[in-house]
Amino acid sequence: MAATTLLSTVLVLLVTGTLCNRVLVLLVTGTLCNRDPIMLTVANGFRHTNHTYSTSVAPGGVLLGAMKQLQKDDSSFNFTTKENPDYGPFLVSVNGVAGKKGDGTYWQLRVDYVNGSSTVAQVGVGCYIPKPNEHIFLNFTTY
Ligand code: B12
Ligand SMILES: *[C@@H]1O[C@H](CO)[C@@H](O)[C@H](O)[C@H]1NC(C)=O
Ligand SMILES: *[C@@H]1O[C@H](CO)[C@@H](O)[C@H](O)[C@H]1NC(C)=O
Ligand SMILES: *[C@@H]1O[C@H](CO)[C@@H](O)[C@H](O)[C@H]1NC(C)=O
Ligand SMILES: *[C@@H]1O[C@H](CO)[C@@H](O)[C@H](O)[C@H]1NC(C)=O
Repeated sequence: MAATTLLSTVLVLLVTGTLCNRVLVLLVTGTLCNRDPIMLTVANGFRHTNHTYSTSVAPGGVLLGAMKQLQKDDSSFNFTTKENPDYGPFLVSVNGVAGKKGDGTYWQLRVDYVNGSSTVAQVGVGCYIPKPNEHIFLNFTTY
């Protein structure tokens, strides 16, 4: 009797374990495949150069996550930020080019929506949530 109970408990645990692992694998695979594609263009208005990258953002995730992912995957893209207590990360430099207070230069965050209209984002990279297939611009410019 006790042995039967023990055996069925072990069986239940084994079955549950297998199922849970399958579910885990499905969840992990699903999460990886479900990242939303976006385009990121880095444009320098003074040097008249630009570079467009394809990257991806977690569903509902912030732009900063897509930029970190891209920095990990593509050695031609890098950036630095400075934490602001009120607004989160301020984008200081992209691909080695940094904004300078004295020059009045900075990296402006712009968005081309999928409907074709383009705008200056009302929040920084740590708060902006890109929609799938959106085209984001980091434009080096003056204020
Ligand atoms: C001046 C200003 C700027 C200047 C700051 C440079 C300078 N030397 O003055 C410039 C033009 C660079 C700027 C840029 C941006 N700004 Co601005 N900016 C302001 C503004 C009008 C005043 C800030 C200020 O001088 N405060 C007084 C000083 C004494 O306080 P402070 O803490 O030292 O101020 C610093 C921070 O505000 C910081 N800062 C300025 N903007 C932003 C944006 C972000 C995301 C962060 C983290 C920090 C930051 O720079 C200031 C000077 O060092 C505020 C609105 C307001 N009325 O407060 C918006 C404001 C802070 N900016 C805003 C935004 C959205 C941006 C941009 C993201 C716009 C864009 N799409 O490109 C970019 C930042 C992009 C990046 N590189 O990360 C928003 C932030 C909202 C949010 N929740 O994220 C605000 C509130 C305006 C708004 N939309 O209502 N900005
Ligand atoms: C900045 O971004 C916009 C998209 O909103 C783009 O059309 C424009 O050419 C860019 N500017 C520069 C100076 O590269
Ligand atoms: C990128 O650079 C090319 C070649 O200089 C130019 O024709 C194009 O308008 C630029 N695009 C943006 C978005 O700045
Ligand atoms: C960032 O990119 C620029 C341009 O490709 C490069 O010159 C610089 O060395 C890079 N910086 C780091 C820390 O990788
Ligand atoms: C385009 O989409 C944006 C964001 O979804 C919206 O705010 C804007 O009003 C739209 N513009 C047009 C012309 O449809």
